[in-house]
Amino acid sequence: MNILLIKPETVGIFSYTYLVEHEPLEMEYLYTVFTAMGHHAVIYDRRYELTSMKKKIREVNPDVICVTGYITQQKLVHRYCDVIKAYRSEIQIILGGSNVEINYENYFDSKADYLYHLSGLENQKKLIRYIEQEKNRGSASVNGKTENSTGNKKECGIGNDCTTSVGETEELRLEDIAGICYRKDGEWVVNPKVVESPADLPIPDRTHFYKNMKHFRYLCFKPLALVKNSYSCRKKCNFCFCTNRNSGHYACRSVESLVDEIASLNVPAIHITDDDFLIDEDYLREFIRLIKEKDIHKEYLIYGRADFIAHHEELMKELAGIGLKLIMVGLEATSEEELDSYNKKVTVSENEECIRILHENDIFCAGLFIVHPGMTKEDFKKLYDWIASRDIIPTVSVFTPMQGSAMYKKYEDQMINRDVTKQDLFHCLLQPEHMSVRQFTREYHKLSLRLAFKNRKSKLYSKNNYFGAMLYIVKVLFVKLKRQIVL
Ligand code: B12
Ligand code: SF4
Repeated sequence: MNILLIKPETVGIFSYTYLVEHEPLEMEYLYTVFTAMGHHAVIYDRRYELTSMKKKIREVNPDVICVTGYITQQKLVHRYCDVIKAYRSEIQIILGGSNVEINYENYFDSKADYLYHLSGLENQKKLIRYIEQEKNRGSASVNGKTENSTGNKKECGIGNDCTTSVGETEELRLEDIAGICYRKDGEWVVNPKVVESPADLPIPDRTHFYKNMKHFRYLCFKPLALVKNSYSCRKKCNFCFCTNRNSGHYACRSVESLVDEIASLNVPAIHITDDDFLIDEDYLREFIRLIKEKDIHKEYLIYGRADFIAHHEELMKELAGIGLKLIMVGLEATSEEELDSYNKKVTVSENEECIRILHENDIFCAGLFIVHPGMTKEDFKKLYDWIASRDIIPTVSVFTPMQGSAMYKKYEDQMINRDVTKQDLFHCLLQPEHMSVRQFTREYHKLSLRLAFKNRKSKLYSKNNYFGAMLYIVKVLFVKLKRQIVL
């Protein structure tokens, strides 16, 4: 079959900058899996490919379109479905990705045919086989030879040389495919989830990555590759969406396969996307040993927790020695009370210790903070002083009860803005206690701008071309306008 893989354009503030942009790794995974199954897959990354949707569909002539997306792209994805179905209703649309995994009900009113609510891809293979089976039903079947939908003759059946493996010739039924939603008699059926492991993922084919490498960076780290090594997180911070993925079960790949993938990548910098890479001391020691043994020289960006860093000074030194350059660490707040309210299970002194250790080992501490509706103007000032007097490159988010996090149920009824495009962690969605929404937003912007100004000379921003960045904003505005008219 022909399968089109759509990575939607960025929505919100991130769309106006190219300074942080990652490869469409989820689409590269799907490409790898589908190609291995004998299908013709095409990645269509709308963040930098300006071809219109209809033109792309004409070019690829897809039987199936897979769309990924985050919560902020939910409305956009609905619009894609409308346009695709209006153009060619027989195309089968599958939606997946982090938001669909948890908030699949949000897409019940879309024109999608299937919703895929798992982290792994084993059941996705079955769904594609099911769609192909239905497409082929009734098509020529002579002497055990079936014509597949790409038009290539395929010998199918046990012992024959075809891309379908033993057991895959059995008739598939939708009710037997875990982790999908599909329509039956006009009603959505939700098949149960299964817990999966990223060990089942293939090593992604990076053809698309190498062709488009110039786009992918995290500030001064460029070109940059993404590597996915785990699902979910063992900790349970109550504002966190990620911890609920893979049905709340943490699972990671073997350290050997992680290092082999890193070794195979022809790039200077790697962003390991694990929600918390600093989980297990033995795992990390083996990681360091293998990186040294294979003589790999790259720079690493990871997410990690302050408590682990605070209690593993020696290990952090060794990680810095093999190229660890930046840790995105959720420092969140400056008081025990606030940290406890997030179920963070980290103390202020551990945060302080973490900042010291990272600074002494020349690792950027990309500290993540939260401003919450209980804050006064004075609290905003204090937060600025606290951050500005320490070695941190901060990102401050607004407290967001994101749909799918533990906090959501508690705050759902109090939300003053239900627009999902505003669930980007930069918008005030709850009524502030001591000021108006407008004042809160002003304080928040002031804080973020003051911190950005203070850190403007950081090495992290040294490769930023501000003139180019301004031109990019103009380009984005133009593209947005054009896409309002022709998607
Ligand atoms: C790296 C990252 C980014 C990168 C962009 C990465 C990229 N390539 O687009 C940057 C830094 C730019 C970014 C920005 C944002 N991000 Co972000 N990001 C991540 C992070 C840390 C890792 C994502 C990742 O590993 N991708 C790699 C791929 C391979 O993994 P995956 O997406 O999980 O895909 C797997 C499956 O879901 C499946 N799959 C994926 N898509 C599809 C589609 C189909 C059809 C099928 C069948 C399967 C399938 O295949 C993969 C196989 O395992 C996640 C955290 C997390 N744990 O997911 C947050 C996360 C995805 N981001 C999030 C958010 C909110 C944002 C922002 C909106 C706001 C913000 N302040 O960060 C912006 C918006 C950007 C936009 N595109 O509009 C949320 C999304 C929540 C939600 N409900 O959707 C997450 C979960 C973090 C969080 N805060 O909770 N992000
Ligand atoms: S915030 Fe970080 S440590 Fe806490 S549950 Fe989420 S991923 Fe884990």
